[in-house]
Amino acid sequence: MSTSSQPLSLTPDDSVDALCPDWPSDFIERYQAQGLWTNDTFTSLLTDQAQRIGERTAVIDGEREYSYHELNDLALRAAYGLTQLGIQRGDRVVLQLPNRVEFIIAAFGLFRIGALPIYTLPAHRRQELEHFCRFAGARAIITVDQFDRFSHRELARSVQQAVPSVEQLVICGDADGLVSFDSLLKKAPIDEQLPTPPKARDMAFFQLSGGTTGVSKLIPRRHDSYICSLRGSNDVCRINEHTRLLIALPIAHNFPMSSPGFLGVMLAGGSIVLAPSPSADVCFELIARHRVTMTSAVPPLALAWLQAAERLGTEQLDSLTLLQVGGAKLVSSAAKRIRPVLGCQLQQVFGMAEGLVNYTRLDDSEEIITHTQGRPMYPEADEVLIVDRHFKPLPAGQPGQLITRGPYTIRGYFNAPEVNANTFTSDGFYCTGDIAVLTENGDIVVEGREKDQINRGGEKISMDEVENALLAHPGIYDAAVVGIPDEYLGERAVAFVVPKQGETLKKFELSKFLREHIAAYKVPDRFELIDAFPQSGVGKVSRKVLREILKDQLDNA
Ligand code: AMP
Ligand code: DBH
Repeated sequence: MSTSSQPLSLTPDDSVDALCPDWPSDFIERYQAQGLWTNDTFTSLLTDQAQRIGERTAVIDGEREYSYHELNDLALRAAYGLTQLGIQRGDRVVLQLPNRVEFIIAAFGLFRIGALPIYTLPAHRRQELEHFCRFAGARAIITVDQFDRFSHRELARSVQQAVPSVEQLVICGDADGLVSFDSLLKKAPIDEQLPTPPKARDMAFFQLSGGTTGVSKLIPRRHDSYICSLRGSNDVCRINEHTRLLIALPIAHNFPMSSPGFLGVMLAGGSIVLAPSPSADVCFELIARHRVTMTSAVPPLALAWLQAAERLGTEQLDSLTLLQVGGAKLVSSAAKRIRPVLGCQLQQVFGMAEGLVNYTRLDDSEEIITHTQGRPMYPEADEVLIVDRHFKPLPAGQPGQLITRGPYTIRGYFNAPEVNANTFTSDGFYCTGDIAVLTENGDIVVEGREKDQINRGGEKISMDEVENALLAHPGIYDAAVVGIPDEYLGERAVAFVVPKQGETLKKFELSKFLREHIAAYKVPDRFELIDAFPQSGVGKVSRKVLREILKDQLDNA
């Protein structure tokens, strides 16, 4: 049922370079000549900071505090330890870690070798992890013993059994006989013991897309273009050495990573505070204790903090000057409450792991900040068009699909020619599937979506993927997933399930079944058991039409 091409599995020794679409040479030359792309890499970024401001605090993780010098030293140790495990330049390594310093150490260790992390979320489960490992031919998984009462160590073990490419498992915390992350950090290597450092045009890592056609796609990101997005973000958000950023969202997500995220803050020499949970109780306390100046949230989290402020007060938020909200549309009524209630400025962020990030500016009017999703970080270099069905550009005021091209927006997903042919125009624009309108002032207002995806409070769900996961249940004949409006999350998912003849299905069992295979945020909030799907006069209807009909049924029920 999925329309994506069949995943081809790779071995760890296969090179992925040719499978990561790059910009055409005239664009490469242009972005370099404009100074948008430089020779910097993540490795040079960290070594530069270690030399320049080595003693300053880079990261705070609970009671642990690391200077730039210490972080650089640990990254080099990790690089050496990983090479001793057989990890080499170009190898793919699935990284599944919660908000702890080991995420940063592992990522920078891998960058130093030229190995490519795949940033999965702690919420991902067996089906997702297996897919990423197989599809990219990952040689290793780096994960945590357990998080949120779930054993990631056992998950990694079971994925390794299923996917032959996975030669190594590395565990933060109790390794239970496997390789512990700490054991990799024993030796401080000299330069000759490590491979040559990466170059700016090299691939750096893979981000994940929310996915529309079945599983998440891998987003290939290179040093030069990603660092370009950090620089632009730092300018817009006025990041400097005094910035203290709280990471409350999952650190692997593109937003807290790069908009400007912890990488932007590292580039500016500021400090990062890692929150083990996004809850207001935990985060307000951390903000007070470490004099945090800014943080980022998805809309439901911002709403939860607004509510918590009534209970906890806002004295603890004294140092906080900026709250960024993005990932899904923030309704203007909530946007208007941020400053009066939390006492800090709001910045709306409309971004995507594929590239383009739009920000409201710090000196924009209250009207723009509360009613728009901002404008591109590089107004000159980011090409943004609102187009009709025939890809004809529309004037300001008319809603259409937003398509974009620019120095940090990818030209294609990893190893996905068919999907790329449908998602990128022949001249390289990424078709976001978002319906937006440009104001006369050039600000973007997101109005909706035409892609087959549910945005559940910033967490993207591919209907295809959940339907496929349901179809693996032995008692299910067919399934369709639809998104319905929700006051708190923006949208939530409802699954319509047709049992096989003679089967009796229990809703809670379906939910449990899905949780064993896919991330909990993708599990529908509600299940509706029905005898058959509606048919049209001419026969079977398309999934899209079917979902519309089912949604109408709910609306009219
Ligand atoms: P992904 O491509 O999975 O990284 O998700 C990016 C998508 O999230 C965008 O294409 C939008 O659909 C949605 N999104 C992100 N930020 C916002 C926002 N501030 N308002 C509305 N939608 C957003
Ligand atoms: O939703 C997103 O993917 C997102 C939102 C805000 C993003 O990738 C970003 C900023 O960089």
